[in-house]
Amino acid sequence: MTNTAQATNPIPHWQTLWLNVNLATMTNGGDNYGEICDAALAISDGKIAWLGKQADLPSYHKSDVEVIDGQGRWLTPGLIDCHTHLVYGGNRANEFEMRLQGKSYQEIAEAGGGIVSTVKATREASAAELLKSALPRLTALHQQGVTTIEIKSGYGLDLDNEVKMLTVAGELAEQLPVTVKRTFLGAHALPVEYKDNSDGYIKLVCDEMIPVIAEQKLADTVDVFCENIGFDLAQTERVFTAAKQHGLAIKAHAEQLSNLGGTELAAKYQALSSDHIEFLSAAGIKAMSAANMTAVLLPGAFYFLRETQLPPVELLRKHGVAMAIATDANPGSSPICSIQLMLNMACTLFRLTPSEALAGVTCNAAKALGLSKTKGQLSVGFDADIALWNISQPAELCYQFGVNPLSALIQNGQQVI
Ligand code: DI6
Ligand code: FE
Repeated sequence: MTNTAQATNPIPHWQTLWLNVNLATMTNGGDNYGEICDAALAISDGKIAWLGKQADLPSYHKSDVEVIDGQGRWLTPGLIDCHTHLVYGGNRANEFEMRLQGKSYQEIAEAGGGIVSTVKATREASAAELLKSALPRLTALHQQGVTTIEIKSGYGLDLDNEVKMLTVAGELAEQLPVTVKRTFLGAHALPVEYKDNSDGYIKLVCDEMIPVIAEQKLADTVDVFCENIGFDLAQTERVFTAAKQHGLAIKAHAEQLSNLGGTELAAKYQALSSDHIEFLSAAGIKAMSAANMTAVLLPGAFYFLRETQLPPVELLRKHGVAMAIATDANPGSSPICSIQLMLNMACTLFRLTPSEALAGVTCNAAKALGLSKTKGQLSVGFDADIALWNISQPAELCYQFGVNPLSALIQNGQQVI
């Protein structure tokens, strides 16, 4: 090699080199998993430094690199759970029993149960108690390959308790090697002290909570439950406006139980995503497509509420709307902390292909969080958040449920499992 060639193309120093692996890179929107078989992948400074066919491996400094034989296993991006309510007090097993006796989720909410009962338990819990109860839930997700999670507030519904929830969500990232992205969901339900004064509560959210959350950098995104049992379009718009004024991104819980048009409104405000969307109309889908929003599908809530209205997957596909999949882990509508079960349910309940389902918890989940330039793909320069799976083809991640095929997990280039 000439000196000039060396100067323009120096021999790289890598920290870790995986040999004898197959890659589901999840590039190009995850089409056919972005598969590269008989591959190698190198990590340097917490980033992916090289990947490709092992036969094309360039020369590298052999002295300081840890070489790992992947034994023909599969590497995927670390999984991303892009919609959770992981921090909360108490649980709602009693309401589960009520629903089994015939009461609906809406009826329970209207009778003062539902989200409001979790608000009471969350307000009563100390930060330490909230942390202690959320930790096993995060551990369960982490052990299934999750390296990034979004956690929403929304069970405090006053400034102090919303701040408490978001602070706990931040502390979880110090307890486990998981990246936590925080979303402020003050407009989740009406707290009892604002009964019959929902506009007054929205004023509190916009004028007092959002400025503090933004100033203290407790969240970078604002979410609203736009629904008959949540907040109407005018109220949702006020929250979006306040969020934008404070430089925060937005997303919406919309079209979960009825079609209010929250998704079109979210599109008007360049939201990152609209989530649930079982009742989304064709106009809503076109608006999402035009605004390059991500559709976050939540099969756990669909299953647990025994919903029968399917999200409009075929139309979302037709309009090229990226689909993400998440647990929605929460005490009322999806008390489920298994991203692997979501992969299975996305296919069995929503008829996604396994490749689409895996895209839903990698590249498209990153897009739903505004992280698509750094996470959710195996690509050079991306964060080295990587899962190693003991499988012989990627569809196994969706097909079998209950046996955990994770054999290693890397976050920021460090092996953490
Ligand atoms: N939709 C949901 O599925 C969760 N929040 C929301 O707006 C449910 C939250 C709960 O029931 O506690
Ligand atoms: Fe939710």
